[in-house]
Amino acid sequence: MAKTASKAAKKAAAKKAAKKPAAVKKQAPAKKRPAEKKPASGGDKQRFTLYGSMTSGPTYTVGLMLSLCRHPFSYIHVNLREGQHRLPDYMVKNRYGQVPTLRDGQTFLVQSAAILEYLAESLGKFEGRTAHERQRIREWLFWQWDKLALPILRLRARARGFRQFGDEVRVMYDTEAKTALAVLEHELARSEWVVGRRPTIADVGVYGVIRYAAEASIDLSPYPHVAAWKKRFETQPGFGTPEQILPMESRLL
Ligand SMILES: N[C@@H](CCC(=O)N[C@@H](CS)C(=O)NCC(=O)O)C(=O)O
Repeated sequence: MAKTASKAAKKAAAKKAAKKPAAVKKQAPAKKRPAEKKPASGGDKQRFTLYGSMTSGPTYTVGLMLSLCRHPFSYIHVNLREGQHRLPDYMVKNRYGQVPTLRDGQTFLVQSAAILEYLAESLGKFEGRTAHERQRIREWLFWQWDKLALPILRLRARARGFRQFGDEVRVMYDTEAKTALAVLEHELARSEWVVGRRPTIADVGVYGVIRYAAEASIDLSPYPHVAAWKKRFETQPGFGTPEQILPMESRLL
C-alpha cells in the first residue's frame, strides 16, 4: 500500500513538473527606436506635398523653408475663393480648414509655425542648436503670430479686397503692426539674426510676414535694422519670392 502511495505521489509530482511552464527569460523592456532621420535633401522628390494658395503668406513661409533647405516638393493648389479648404476631403488633412498643409509621407502637418519646427528638426536645417536656442525660437514664432502677423496680414487682406473693415479698425491694426515692428527693430539692433548668430526658423517665420509689409502699406524705413535684416535674409541661397516659389497651378513631382 505504502509502495503504491509513493508510486502515485511520484507520478503526481512528475505530472506537476511537466505542467510547470519553462522558466521564462525576463525580457528587457523594448527600447524606444530613435525617430528615423530621413534624407536631408536631394533625391526624395516625392516626400513632401504642399497644399496651399499662391496668395497665402503662411503657404509662402512653408514653401520658402523648403526652398531654403533645397528640398523639392509637389504642390496642390487649394482654391480659397471656391471654398476648397472647407471641403470634407481637405478637412481630413487640415482640421482647421486652412492653408497650408504639408504632407510628409503618410503624415499631414498643419499650422505653418509648427511645420517650420517639424522641418527644422527632420531636415536638420535652420534649427536651434541648444535647448535655450530652441526655446527662444519658439517664443519668437508664438510672438510673430500673436503680434506681428495678425495686423500685417489683415491690413494686406484689406488692401487686396479679401477683407472689409473700416478706417477705425485699419488704424488699430496699423498701430499694432508698428508696435510689433518696434519690438523687432529693438532685437535686430543687437543681433544680426532673430535668434543667435545664424538664420533659423525664427527668421523664416518672421520674414514670411515682413515680406507683406509693403502690401499692407507699412513703410519699413523707420525700422532700419529690420530693413537691413530683410535684405540680408534675401541673399541666402535658395531664397525666392512667393512668385518664384509657389506655382499658380498644382505641380506634381
Ligand atoms: N496660423 C495658420 C494661419 C493659416 C491661415 O490664416 N490661412 C489662411 C490663408 S492665408 C486661410 O486658410 N484662410 C481661410 C480660412 O481661415 O477660412 C498657419 O500659420 O498655418
